[in-house]
Parts: sequence; structure tokens; C-alpha cells
Amino acid sequence: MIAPPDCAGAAAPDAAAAKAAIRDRARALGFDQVGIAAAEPPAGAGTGLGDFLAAGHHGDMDWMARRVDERRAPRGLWPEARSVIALAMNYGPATDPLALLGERARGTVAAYARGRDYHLVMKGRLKALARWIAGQYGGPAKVFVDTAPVMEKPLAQAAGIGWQGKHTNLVSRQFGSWLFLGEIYTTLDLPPDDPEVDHCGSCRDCLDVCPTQAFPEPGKIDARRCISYLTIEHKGQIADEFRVAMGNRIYGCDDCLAVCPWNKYAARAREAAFLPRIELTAPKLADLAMLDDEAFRQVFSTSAIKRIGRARFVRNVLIAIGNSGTPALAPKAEALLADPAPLVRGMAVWALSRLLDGAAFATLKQRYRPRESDAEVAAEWDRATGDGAAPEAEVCAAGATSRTGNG
Ligand code: B12
Ligand code: SF4
Ligand code: SF4
Repeated sequence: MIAPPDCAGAAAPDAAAAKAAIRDRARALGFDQVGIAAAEPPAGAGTGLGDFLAAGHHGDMDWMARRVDERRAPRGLWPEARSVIALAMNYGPATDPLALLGERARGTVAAYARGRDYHLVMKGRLKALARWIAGQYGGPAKVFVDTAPVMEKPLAQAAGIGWQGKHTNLVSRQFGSWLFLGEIYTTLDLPPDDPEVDHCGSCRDCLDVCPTQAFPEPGKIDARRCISYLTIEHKGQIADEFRVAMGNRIYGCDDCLAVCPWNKYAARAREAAFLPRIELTAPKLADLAMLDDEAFRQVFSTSAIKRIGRARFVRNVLIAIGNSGTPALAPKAEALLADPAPLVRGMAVWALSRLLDGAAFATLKQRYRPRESDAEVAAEWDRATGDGAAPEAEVCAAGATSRTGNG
């Protein structure tokens, strides 16, 4: 909470002038879009959230099912809130974020995670703006970026910043798909902007491109099928049916965002912190697979990637290695068969089952399977040679190879 010296709350003396000044200040601090909404539940958002949770579409993001009343309405979270200042920063990539998908010995990191962690960048700016507002107009404030029970996209739409496209993310006529969102809840009464209206029309490009068919219908996402969820949020082994479809996407996914025709108006990020780090623009899978805990922490110390930890990250890298069609990468996977993390061992088995011939795979199985203590990893060994349960049908036939170990 940002509290002014006298934090009793206050109405801005000239609300329209205050709003204009806040907008100017926000722009000077590096925000690309600013809008104001009343601190009311955004239209339809509570129902949408209820449907999403009831269908189990949040998967193992259990935190989404907690504090629901706080999430669905700003005043559920903070009863004193009167206005929401919705803010956005453009992270428009300079090059096509999908360009690396065909380069099978390299990993593709989603554009949003190629630079400095946006939570760190935006939180600092939001606090600076909230402090300035408190100093000018009084009234306490709270700042959020992604981490609190706040429905950021519906609030940003209510504040006129963009609309929720059929892929569910906020699209801006000015910046296309590439906006990070943040909010300041304030006790000030500020004149609201008009909500943005839908500009998708009959387009459905984002729905059709999704490699894992994560959209049960336009505007609804089953997170459990989304590669972003699978590579970032999901803590366990990734189900067999999604592995081939993941291709070389090792952290997040940009497919539905990148195909949106509104990106023709997008501009490159002006914030230097969002420029891609050289080691994340076209990283070699061979190098990433070799990261130990310490190296992982060092390489990703200021990156959003850090929070998933080394085991989940290397799990993703091994799936990309399994999809690489590059037997030269097999030794990298083999070196991880005795890794302490079952997540890593399991996907090393899967990768090898796709890169080695049947005899070579069987030799490794003879050596490692008897000493495997984790049931899921043991099952990977057995499924790969047809000794266990049949693998589930693969979602995406393109590029799929057999999992018999002969491919
Ligand atoms: C949970 C979460 C995820 C989950 C679930 C995604 C989702 N769409 O909800 C996963 C892990 C999959 C995910 C992925 C990504 N995320 Co995310 N994520 C969030 C988070 C924390 C909560 C979102 C939420 O409340 N979801 C719950 C659902 C119910 O809400 P909803 O999407 O608004 O759903 C609406 C529709 O279902 C609608 N609805 C219901 N029925 C119907 C019917 C029709 C016809 C229509 C039109 C609509 C409709 O009502 C609901 C309420 O409005 C937000 C941060 C935040 N606190 O808001 C970031 C956030 C949404 N993520 C963000 C980003 C960048 C991403 C990725 C692009 C990252 C990447 N490149 O890999 C992907 C995009 C995947 C996608 N297509 O959505 C940004 C999006 C910025 C923007 N411009 O919109 C946010 C806002 C974070 C931030 N502060 O910038 N994310
Ligand atoms: S981020 Fe990728 S996997 Fe997730 S919904 Fe979009 S296209 Fe599908
Ligand atoms: S790709 Fe088409 S349907 Fe999807 S968000 Fe963009 S305009 Fe809307």
C-alpha cells in the first residue's frame, strides 16, 4: 500500500485535471497506455471467471480458485477503492517471435520473457506513479502487476486500453497483442474512460493456429492445454499428448498472439529493459540442457524464467530435444538420465526414445531402468518400449514420430 502523509482518502479537487496530469506522469514514467475505470466489477468478468473455474480450466493453478471474491471485484479486494488506473507497457518484439520455431536445435522463449522480468520493471514504475499521485492529490493506493487476485484484462478493457480478443488476451488498436498490464487502485474519484469494444469481427486466426487446441470456444481458454501453462505453471510431468505439439517452445508460447492481424499496428518496445537478452534470442538446446542449479540461477537472475526453477526448465528443454530430430543431441539427454530431479530424468528418457534407434535405447534401459525409484520415470521407460500403458494419442500429427524407440 502506498500511503500519503495524511491517508484519510480524498476526492481530487479538479478530477479532470488530475486525470490528465496522472496520464502525463504515467507516460513520462514509461507507460504506453493509461486508462481509468470505476472500481466496479468489470462486465461479465465474474461470470467468466466462475465458468473457467467450474470447468477446471485453471488446472493446478489452485491459487486462482482462492480469493475469488477479491479477484472478481476491485472492492472485494479493497473496499475503499474508488477508481482503477489501468496501465500498460508495450513489449513489441523487433522480429517475428515465431521465427525460431523451425530451428529445431534451438529453443523458443516467448517474447514476453526474453528481456528483464516485467514484474520487476513495472512494479517500480507503478510505485513511483502511486507515490506521485499520493503526494499531489492524497488518498492511499495499491499497485498490482500479475501477482494479486485482480482481473487485469477485463479491467484494462473497462478502462479503454484494448479489448479481450478471441484468444482472451487484451488487444490494442495501437500496440496489437504486445502489452503488459498493471493497475493502481486508488481512493480518488477519477472520471472513467469509455470501455473499448470488440474489434475481432469474423477473424479467428488465433483460435485456428493454437498447436494444442486450447480454446474450447472463442474467448475461452482451457489453460490445461495451453503450452504457456504447461511450460511455466505446470509442476509435474507434461502429458504425452502435448509433447510433440510443443515443438521447441521451452518457455511460454506466442502463436495465438503473433498471428493477430492487429499486430500490423504494433511498435517495437521503447523500454530498454524489455529488449531481448542475447542468450535468450536463439539459445542452443545443448547449452540449456547442461545448466545446473547454480548456473540456472545465474543466467536467469533477472528473468521471469527464474521462478520456474531449473528442473521444470530442463524438463521443457528435453521435450524440445526429443522433438529436434537431431540425434547429435542424444548425449545431452543421456547425461541427464541420472539427474536428481525425476522431472528431468523422465523427459530425458522420452527424448532418447525419439532420438535413438531401438537397440541403443534398449541398452540404456537395461542400465538405468532397474535403479529407477520414481514410478512416473519408470513408466516412461516402459511405455517407450511398449511394456507399459499405451501412450495417449498425440494432439498434433505434424512432425510426430513413433515412440517405440526406433525413430
Ligand atoms: C492465469 C493466467 C494465465 C494462464 C491462463 C490464461 C488465461 N487466458 O486466463 C496461462 C498460464 C495459460 C497464461 C498464459 C499466458 N499469459 Co497469462 N495470466 C494469467 C493471469 C495471472 C490471470 C488471468 C485470468 O484471470 N484468467 C481467468 C480467466 C477466466 O479470465 P479471462 O481470460 O479474462 O477470461 C474471460 C473470458 O473467459 C470471458 N468469457 C467467458 N465466457 C466468454 C464467452 C465469450 C464469447 C467471450 C468473448 C468471452 C468469454 O470471461 C472471462 C472474464 O473476462 C493474468 C494476470 C491477472 N492477474 O490478470 C496473466 C496475463 C493474462 N497473462 C499474460 C500473458 C502475457 C500471457 C501469455 C501471452 C504468456 C506467453 N506468451 O506464454 C500467455 C497467453 C495465453 C492465452 N492465450 O491466454 C498477460 C496478458 C497481457 C494482455 N495483453 O492481455 C497478463 C494480463 C499478465 C500481465 N500483467 O501482463 N496466463
Ligand atoms: S499460448 Fe500457444 S498453446 Fe496457449 S492458447 Fe495461445 S497458441 Fe495455444
Ligand atoms: S487473431 Fe483475430 S480473433 Fe484473434 S484476437 Fe486477433 S483479431 Fe481477434
